[in-house]
Amino acid sequence: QHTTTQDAPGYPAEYAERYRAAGYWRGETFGQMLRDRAAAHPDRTAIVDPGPEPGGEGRRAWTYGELDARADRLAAGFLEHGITKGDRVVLQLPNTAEFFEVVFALFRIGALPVFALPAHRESEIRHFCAFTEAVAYVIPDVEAGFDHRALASKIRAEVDTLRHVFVVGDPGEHTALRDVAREPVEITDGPRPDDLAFLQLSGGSTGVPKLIPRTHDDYIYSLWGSNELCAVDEHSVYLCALPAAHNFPLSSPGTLGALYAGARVVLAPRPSPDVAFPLIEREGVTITGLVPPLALVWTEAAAATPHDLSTLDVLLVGGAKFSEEAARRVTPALGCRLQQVFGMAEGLVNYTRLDDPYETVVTTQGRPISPDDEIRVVDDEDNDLPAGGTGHLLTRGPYTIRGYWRAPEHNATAFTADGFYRTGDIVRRTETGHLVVEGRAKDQINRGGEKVAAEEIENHILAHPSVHDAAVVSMPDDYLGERTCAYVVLREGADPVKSLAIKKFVRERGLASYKVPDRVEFVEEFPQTGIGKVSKKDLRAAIAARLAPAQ
Ligand code: J2J
Repeated sequence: QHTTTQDAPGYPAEYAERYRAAGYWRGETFGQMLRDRAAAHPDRTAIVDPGPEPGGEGRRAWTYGELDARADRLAAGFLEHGITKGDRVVLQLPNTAEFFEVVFALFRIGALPVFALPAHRESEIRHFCAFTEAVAYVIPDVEAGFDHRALASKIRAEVDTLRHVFVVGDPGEHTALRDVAREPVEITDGPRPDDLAFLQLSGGSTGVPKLIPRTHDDYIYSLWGSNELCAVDEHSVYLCALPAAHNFPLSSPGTLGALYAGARVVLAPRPSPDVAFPLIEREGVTITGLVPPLALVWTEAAAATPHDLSTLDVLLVGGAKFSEEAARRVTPALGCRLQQVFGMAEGLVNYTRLDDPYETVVTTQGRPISPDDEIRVVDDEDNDLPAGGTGHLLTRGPYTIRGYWRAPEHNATAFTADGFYRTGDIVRRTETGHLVVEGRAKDQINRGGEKVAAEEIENHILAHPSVHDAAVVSMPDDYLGERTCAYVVLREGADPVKSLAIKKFVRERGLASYKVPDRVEFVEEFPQTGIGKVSKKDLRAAIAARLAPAQ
């Protein structure tokens, strides 16, 4: 059976057969996985949610049995609300126990969570709801000072497929999630292992974020494959410090990997040391994952902390390039092992191995999970480079998508004809097969792990009446690695505009705040390449030179 659906190209039959025969695809679904764990060890703790102010009141711990039962009851309630297999549900929850209750309820039905991030705002949410024709949107009431209910009301008025808004907390004019649960019902037509499980978000380089269709089979492989390489087993305690919906803390090995292993997940409401360190001590955390800027903050804070971090065994760092210098500080400061991870929501995940030589761990971004992850390093014309050459990373394998969801035109260029995904990353492969990330070809800014698609921001700036043209590029930053700089050409005769006004304009269009340009530079015209395109390379060089300390 070819798993192609009308919405996304699936794995060709010969590959699906191969991945099954090799034992990568185990024929499991997430719904059944939780059922099995709950049957095997109902009383073991699955999720610890310390509440918004850890250490205070409000710690909740759900066992596997409870999580399973809650997922059943919520699934029954969702079904009663008319949510069925294949429906899309935009999910925007912070790191709370309800995140998992909702996700597993949807998995059981076969409805597809769309993993929005807490930072997303009107522009992104409208797109996710409208583009996926979502039937429901799940939100917290007020989070980080932002009232999600008001946004939901607005989106609901605009998107007619959106029939339900479920709120964790005070529902306002919407439906309280706590009122949805019903007596469990038997679900006979749940999803199959090769069906889609959810839509993950692409970091993207185009005008709007692309959606990534992942199947139960392929994603579950990435989980147990990660568990083996990160030594996650039933004794592990995984701290989810990054936003739970992001692919890294979800799957590398992440919360879902931990649940697959029968381990314990501890949710951190914020990733800062003042919240995370006491949690590590109190809950006996053994493993967690961080983006490079946070890893640096943790290593700096560790020296002065009164908290005992001795249970922490492995710190995964990825999402953006971790400099060798910073990597060398991790073990001395935190007393744990470092594991670099270079992954992507589209699939391929690379890890340094826990038994790799230390030099490999601090100087490379790891090697693929699977023996069947195919790696090509090519030049601009797709010719394979000789061993050790630096070029574009292309990949194909048992958990890498063959195309984005409902994006045939984009897929034609984002994938090769024979199904390799063009990652947009520039890498070099060492003799041991480890990858070193050397740069990026895609038009994206990696703001300390948060991805900003240049074109998306340019489109928003171009909507400003005084703006003639805009080009967004990265600029170097000590803390985040990169920040965004927007170069702007004003219209002839337009009133002068200040940087702040451009930033405010973008913010008011309802964008996640990490996408608001960090800096705006006004110029008369853009430098051009030989064929008359905007030379972003020259713009990047110009802003880098400007920021460099005077010699
Ligand atoms: C350099 N660049 C990196 C690294 C990701 C695990 C870890 C990370 C992600 C992730 C993920 C990098 N060094 N160590 O999904 O499961 C950049 C690359 C890559 C892009 C993917 C996971 N780790 N990157 O970051 O989908 O440019 O996934 O193509 O958000 O992040 O971004 P994203």
